[in-house]
Amino acid sequence: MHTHTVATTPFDDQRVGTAGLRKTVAVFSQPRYLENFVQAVFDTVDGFDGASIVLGGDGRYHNDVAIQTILRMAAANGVAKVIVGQGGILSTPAASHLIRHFDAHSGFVLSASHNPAGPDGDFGIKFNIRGGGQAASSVTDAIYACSKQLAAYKIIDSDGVAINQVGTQSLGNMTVEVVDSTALYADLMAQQFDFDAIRQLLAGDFKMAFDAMHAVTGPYAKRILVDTLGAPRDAVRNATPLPDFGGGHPDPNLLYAKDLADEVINAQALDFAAASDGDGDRNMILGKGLFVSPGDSLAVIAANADALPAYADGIPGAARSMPTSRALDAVAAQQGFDAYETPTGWKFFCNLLDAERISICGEESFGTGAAHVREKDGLWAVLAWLNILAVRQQSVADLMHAHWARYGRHYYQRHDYEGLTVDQADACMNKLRNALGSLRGQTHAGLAVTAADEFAYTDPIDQSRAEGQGLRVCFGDAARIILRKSGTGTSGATLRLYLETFRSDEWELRLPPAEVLAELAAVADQLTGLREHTGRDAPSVIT
Ligand code: G16
Repeated sequence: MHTHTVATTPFDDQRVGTAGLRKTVAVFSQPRYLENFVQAVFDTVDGFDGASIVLGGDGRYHNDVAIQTILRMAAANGVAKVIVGQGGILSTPAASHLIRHFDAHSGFVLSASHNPAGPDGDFGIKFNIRGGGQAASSVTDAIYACSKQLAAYKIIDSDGVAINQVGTQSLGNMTVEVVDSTALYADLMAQQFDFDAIRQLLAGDFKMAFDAMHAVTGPYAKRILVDTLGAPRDAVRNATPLPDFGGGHPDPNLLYAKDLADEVINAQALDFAAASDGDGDRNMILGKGLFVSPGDSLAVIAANADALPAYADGIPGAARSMPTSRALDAVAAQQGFDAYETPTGWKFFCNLLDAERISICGEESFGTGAAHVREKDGLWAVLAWLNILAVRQQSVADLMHAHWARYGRHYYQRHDYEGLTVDQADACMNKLRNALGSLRGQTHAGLAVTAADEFAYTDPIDQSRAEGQGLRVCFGDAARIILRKSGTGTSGATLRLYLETFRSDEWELRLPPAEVLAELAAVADQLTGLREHTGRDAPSVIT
């Protein structure tokens, strides 16, 4: 097979965001666009020659085309073996697991997460390193620098590699091994949880549903929940991954999984329900009559980690991203484990996990996970909840109410303003940024500002520094307002406003979050000029 060195010219927009390079399918299907990025990775990162790598994606439109291109480029760049998920499909956590399981050099994960798919939708690529985590900013910055100078990429001729059957074949000098990733992932989950306890729970009159939203988790959920744990077949819904995700928006929240939420919260027809996103790393947890906010979900899992076999001896620490509610900190303070606060982006947890400083971590963006992989893991979170419910013999509502009674409640909302112009978003950011210096000591809505700054982080393991990670206004332990620009959008700008208020008096533990947070939202509007600068009366999405 012949290797071609194809002349190219650089694109100037291949800097990765919060989680990989995300663009529209139209951008990614331009000639040379994917090729340039992938070659920039091959040229920047050492050790591909003779290495094994992992490849797969969430099955969205363009996944199949991109996989064939990357296979041909890997063969041309001296890779010895590519481990591919059957049909080219791998959830993000399963890809991270395969990199660890095979001790692979790295992996390419094709996904734009929860963003809609199809010819008019989005596409994306993440580069994950040995150990299974996303490459650090120092690596992606170097890849970006390389992409801006790129003059050629390497690719071999091929009529296409068949990846629908498990097995091994050759592509030039390279081996392509197609694996059943659902089986390997199911084995990993069996090591993490008390499957017997969950099986017993599901064998009783406990009613549950898991919505895979026509995205990647369907096969994994069927294998584990139905085939292994005995849930009824119809408990896993929308289980066939479709290239356009059935035309939906596979973002597991109260807006995009509204039907499921109505069934559990309003109709109270199920004891437990959950959903996952496009690439299987996010999760939403619902109990009869109740939505579990992601920050609470993280705190509950950490508080009950001893119910999970993998953490029966306790956890050394746990971490949350800065905008995530401080419910986790309250648990850490009482239980005596370390709590870490990192910037938004799962990659910031990886050094802490590798150093075994933390075992559990999570984010407000419906992400929860643990030390078993180096990505957040939607199904892991669902199984963790089922395991805890089975061991504690409590309903979701009883568990939550007991948790709030013990640790207090961090009322929390995220308000997203999507589809803004960059100028509109910057105007709000600048208004708050310019005020930071004078806010301390001021009183707003009866609360004194104790700190106001732009979050920066020094990684405690490698001392790497991340600046400009969000603006925050703290009112002691009582409340926080945070504003930051999303790093995952593919056009314009999205502003995220995060609101948190702590209440601990018994009568204050079961109030509607919107009511509790209304006054803080008004303060935030005043400090950021959100309505004035965006012309919007309300956020696009509240989670
Ligand atoms: C990604 C990252 C998360 C981050 C989320 C939102 O999730 O992996 O760490 O919290 O984006 O980021 P932003 O607020 O910058 O849009 P996913 O599920 O989209 O890969």
